Amino acid sequence: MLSTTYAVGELSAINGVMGAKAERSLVYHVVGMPSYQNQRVHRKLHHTFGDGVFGNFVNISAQAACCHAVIDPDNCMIEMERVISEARRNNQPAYIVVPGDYALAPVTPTEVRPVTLKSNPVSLEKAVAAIAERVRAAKSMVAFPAFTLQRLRLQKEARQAIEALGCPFATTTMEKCIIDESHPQFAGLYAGAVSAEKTRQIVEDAELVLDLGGISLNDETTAGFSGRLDPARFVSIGLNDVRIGQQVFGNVRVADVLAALAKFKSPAVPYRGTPEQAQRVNGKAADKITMDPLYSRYAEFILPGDNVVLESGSSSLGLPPMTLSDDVQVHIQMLWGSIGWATGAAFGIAIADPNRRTILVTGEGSHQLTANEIGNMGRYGANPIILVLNNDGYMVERALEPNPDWSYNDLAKWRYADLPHALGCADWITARVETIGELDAAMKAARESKSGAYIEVIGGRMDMPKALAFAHTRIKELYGSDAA
Ligand SMILES: Cc1ncc(C[n+]2csc(CCOP(=O)(O)OP(=O)(O)O)c2C)c(N)n1
Ligand SMILES: [Mg+2]
Repeated sequence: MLSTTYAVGELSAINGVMGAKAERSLVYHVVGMPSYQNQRVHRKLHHTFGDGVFGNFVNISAQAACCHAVIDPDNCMIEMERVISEARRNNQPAYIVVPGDYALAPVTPTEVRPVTLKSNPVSLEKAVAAIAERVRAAKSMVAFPAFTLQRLRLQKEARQAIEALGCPFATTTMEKCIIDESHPQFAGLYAGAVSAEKTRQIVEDAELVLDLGGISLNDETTAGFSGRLDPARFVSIGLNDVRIGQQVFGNVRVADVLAALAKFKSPAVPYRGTPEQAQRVNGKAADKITMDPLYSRYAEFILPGDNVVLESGSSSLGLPPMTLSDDVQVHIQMLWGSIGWATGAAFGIAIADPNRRTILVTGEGSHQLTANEIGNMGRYGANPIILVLNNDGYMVERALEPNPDWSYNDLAKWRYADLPHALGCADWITARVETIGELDAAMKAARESKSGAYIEVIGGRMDMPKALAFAHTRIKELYGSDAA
């Protein structure tokens, strides 16, 4: 539930709400608008253009949602049932606006029945039969459990379906750790040409690619479209339909399809394999901090029961190739990719899920956009561990431009490690570390502390993870031209 002030508040929030739309998160965005009385007589009011028009921002916010309603006492019951079921069906935001004078007005009683999101049984049966036929005919198959299943909390159901099918499964970065990476059917992280070779073969040579929930093969998840995945081989199970080539089965829910697949009796011997692990690099205590030992350490540091929030930039490229412990939940905004997201998200996740430790991994440039949320973390007693890589600017951007020294990739030089105390987190552990030894000591103290912890990690200005170095060679594919 998100509640913002008319116009000025909702417009500030809209980037985040659009992110939720892109990444399929359900948000009810509720806004109180000027009273019906004032609207009717076109009063000149603050938070408007002074033109007596009140729908300008409704149109804008509605674009960030999958459905919206302007509520009045007469339509309230019908409209609320509609937007709630539509938002749940799509798992995307709903935008609801209520004129101030109606907020406490009694609603007009109306006969409505809550919508249940059931599959059409005939369509479901046909879809499952068509999938089964393709599965039986395929000599090789790989499954991709999609990020949407994490949003719908269907990870267990996805795992059961994959176990019944017996095939290997891979994930893109958007699904990092959606099923434990120690699972014997896990074939590794697929990221186009930067995948481990064995993972790439399993995925790209599979006769059938079973997309469970609608994966997003975008420029970011495929290292600049560097993969070779033939769409004709896909069986795509979306949230509300199944698509096999030109055949579409509408009005079926992914949960029902997963439940049907979990009953599948595969004649084949289940796949068993261990994906190649990204090499762990140790480094010496006195060494300056470089990317290989840094992400190796982060991978060791992350424990079962942690929630890990990864910011766009070197964090979302550096950590995912490392194998992580079981029972780790990774949160990442790979498709929308609005920097600053992760610091705010870490606050929300830490509050929503206080029984797990929240670990934020962010670059300092992204962090500058939303660092004020640290104050809220302290205010509400959250105890995250925040790992901020300070590499003197927007390194990702430097890496993807012909001239790494453009001044717009430079930043104000904050004293990051001082932020928690300045923002009211008096009992937090803070450190600024330049060597591997200092990093190790700070991480140990962070893990042991009951309060929040904040570590500023000093990195090299152009020291980048491997996937970024590769992206640097694919500027044309990423941007559609030679010019970056
Ligand atoms: C709101 C927004 N503005 C700009 C961008 C483009 N962008 C992507 S990554 C990035 C820089 C990230 O820098 P930092 O957080 O310091 O990470 P680094 O790569 O340096 O480790 C920028 C500007 C974006 N994704 N979102
Ligand atoms: Mg940076």
